[in-house]
Amino acid sequence: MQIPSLPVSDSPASVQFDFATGLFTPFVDVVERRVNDLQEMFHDQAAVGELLAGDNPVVYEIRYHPFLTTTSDMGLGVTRIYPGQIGIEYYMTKGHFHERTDQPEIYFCVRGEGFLLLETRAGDFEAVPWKAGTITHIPPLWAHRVVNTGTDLLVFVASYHLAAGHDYAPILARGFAQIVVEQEGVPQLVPNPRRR
Ligand code: M6P
Ligand code: ZN
Repeated sequence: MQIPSLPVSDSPASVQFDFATGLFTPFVDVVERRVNDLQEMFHDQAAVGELLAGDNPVVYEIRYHPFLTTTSDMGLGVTRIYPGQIGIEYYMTKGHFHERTDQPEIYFCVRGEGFLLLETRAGDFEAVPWKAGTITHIPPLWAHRVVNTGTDLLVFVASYHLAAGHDYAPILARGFAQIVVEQEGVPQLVPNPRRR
């Protein structure tokens, strides 16, 4: 998202969110992430290959609205993660650190259930059980990823400074300390095999 090309307004601004669908209007940008955009994140590469040989489904989509004033840059993002698994691992977001080390974020789960995974570069790790109504403050320096363990959409609202930036590289290289998989019919957190 190129901040300089977006409209700037110093007046209050609103969008309208629909709890039933997890959509809001107006939005400025929509990004769709399919299996082929996320393939190296998932543990079961054979299962990834099968999905890519098929219809390469959408895993999640994000609608963004930037609120730019002459002195500030708030971002609103609403992410809808579809229910699904690749092998036994549940659909999830890529996850990222912020490029800026002084930037927090608020995540608000409005629909569905799952986990918010959080990890620092030093290796501190937390998995927060999530359901509709859970609001989590993500402090600076904690990478964040959302996992949908339900049979319905998981929808969450994010509020952050656009200037925070996204650093995906460490997550793509190593993942988080734990992965979320279905075992005996229920979601389980297990050590990430890529960290061994
Ligand atoms: C939220 C915000 C966005 C982020 C999106 C999807 O809306 O944190 O900044 O882009 O979630 O997460 P990711 O970028 O990790 O795929
Ligand atoms: Zn973020």
